[in-house]
This record gives sequence, structure tokens and C-alpha cells, in this order.
Amino acid sequence: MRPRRLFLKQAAAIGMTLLSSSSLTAAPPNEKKKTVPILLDTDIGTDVDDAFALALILASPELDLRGVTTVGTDPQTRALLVCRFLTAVGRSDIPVAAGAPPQPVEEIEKQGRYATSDGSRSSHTLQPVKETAVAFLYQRLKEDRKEWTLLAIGPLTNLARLLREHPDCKPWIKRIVLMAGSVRVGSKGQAPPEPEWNVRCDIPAAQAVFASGIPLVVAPLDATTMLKLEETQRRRFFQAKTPLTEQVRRLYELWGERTPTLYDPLAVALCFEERFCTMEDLRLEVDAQGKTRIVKGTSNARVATAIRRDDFLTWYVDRVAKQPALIHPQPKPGY
Ligand SMILES: [Ca+2]
Repeated sequence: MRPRRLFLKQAAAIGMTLLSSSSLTAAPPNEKKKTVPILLDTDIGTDVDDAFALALILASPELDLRGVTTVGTDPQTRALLVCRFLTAVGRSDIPVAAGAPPQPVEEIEKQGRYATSDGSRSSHTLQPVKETAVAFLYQRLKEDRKEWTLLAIGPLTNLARLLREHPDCKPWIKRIVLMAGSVRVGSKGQAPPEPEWNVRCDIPAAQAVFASGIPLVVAPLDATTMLKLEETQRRRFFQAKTPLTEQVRRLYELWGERTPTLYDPLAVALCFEERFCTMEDLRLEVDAQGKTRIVKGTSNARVATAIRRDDFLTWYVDRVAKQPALIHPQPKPGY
């Protein structure tokens, strides 16, 4: 009885104020649409688009986020960062697990301060679970063998390790949705394609995931590199001053640059919404240089190869900024 369980969990986690205004609970439980159960693997803390992606997940009633794992240098700090974010927006019911070493090298110092600033270690702040990311993911998949969506918005180190160490989990994974690759265009929005960051950080891991046989949904540079959140949209987003946009704002300010590119939020959207994109079924493989090449054979990936940029960005800002403003943190002890 997933809907009923979801209803109860949310009632416990976010309180009746949100329940009275959330679209998630607008209909009786037995009339709610089926949600997509997802597990998120993120390198939040390096680029800032992961924070925008996490906000979109939490603002999307189509998605049921059941856990977050972290990848990249100092995954423990990244996990604390996620814990603090979730606590601040009243979602400390979501468990968080840090990746185990070795991890690909990625900058964390600037946004890492969000995780360790005053108050983050209070007894009310969610803490990461003791299990490593891989152990946590495997346990989640095993204990609830539903059709999971794994959402990967960082290097694929943890996911490749999961598939290598626990190949029995593959049947429980319906698909992997990922921001990765560069199919026909590179970061400047034109040919030639190039080794994209998430692939380049751990090429063997990307090769393993693309060759895993698990269906992939891919948001490559072809549909993401142009998703720049310019000043007008940025102002509309931050002026909302909701708990979600305020946490993103804090990370954005620590990040210290002007214009974020919303690469990762497109992967989030593709978990339930393809209408902004041109989708192609392709067979992709990762070569030794980290390029995602189209090869002959049965398709292994549903790939966003173009996007209506302005429509997507407007939809993104509307959705996250209009999330109900009153979310009271209700930390759940025990994690
Ligand atoms: Ca990322």
C-alpha cells in the first residue's frame, strides 16, 4: 500500500500545514497518482546545479525520493550538506549515505562550508547513515524490490561499484536516469562532442554503467549545456524566498559564480517529464577517452538530444518557486 505509507510518512515528516496546501495531498490517498520511487546519487557541493536538482525533486509530487548518496571528494561533507538541506526544508525523513573512498577528485571547499557552518551539527539536524553509499543502495533495493529509478547526477563511481559488487540487484532497477555524456555537441553547444565531466571523472565507471544492460535515460550536454539560468529567471527564483529557494540561494552564494547551468535538473525532469526534449533511442558506449559514442546495435539509452530551453527554464522556476512556502522542519531522530 505505497500511497497510504507515503501519506503517513509525509504527515510525520512535514506536518499538517504543508499537508493542507500540498498538491501531493489534494486528492484522497486512493486517488493519488503513482509516484516514481527514486534513489539519488549526487556530487552536490562542486557545481551548484545539484542543489537546483535537489530542489526540483523535492518540489515534484511525481517523485518519491527514498534516499540520497554522495560521490566525489569528501563524500562525508557532501552527505552532511544534503542532511542540512533536507532538515532545513522539513524532509529529514530521507536517509543520506556517503560514498566510500576512493572517490574522483572534485572541488568541495566553497559549498562545503554550508555543511559545517554553525548549527549544522545540532541534535536536530539529520545525520548520514553509517552504511556506505553502495551498502545503503543495495540494502534499499533489496528490502523493497520495486521498480526503482536510480538518478545519477555525478560521476558514476558509486553506481558502477554497486553493479560490480552486487550484480543481483540489476533486476530491481527499472532504469538509470543520468546527466552524462556529450553525443553530438560539446559544452559550447556545437560539434564536436567532448568527454563530459561526469564521464571524464571516472571513465571505467561510466563504461560499466553504459554497458550494464540496464535501460538508461540520458541528459547529455546536447540538451543541457544551454540551460543557463540568467538574471531575470534567477531573480524570479530567489525572490520566492521559500525554504527550498533559500537553501539553494545559500549554496549559490557560496558557489560564488554568476550564472548556473541547470544540467542536473534536466535529469530530474526526465524521471517523469519528456515534453521539453527531443528524445532519441540510441546505443551509446563510452570510449577510453571518455567520449559517449553512438554505435550500431540495439538501443541502450533514451537520450535527450535537443531541448526547448526557455520553456524548460520557465517550467523549472515556476515549479520550484511556487512550492508551498511554509515547510516546518520536523526532524525525525534515529538516523
Ligand atoms: Ca552534479
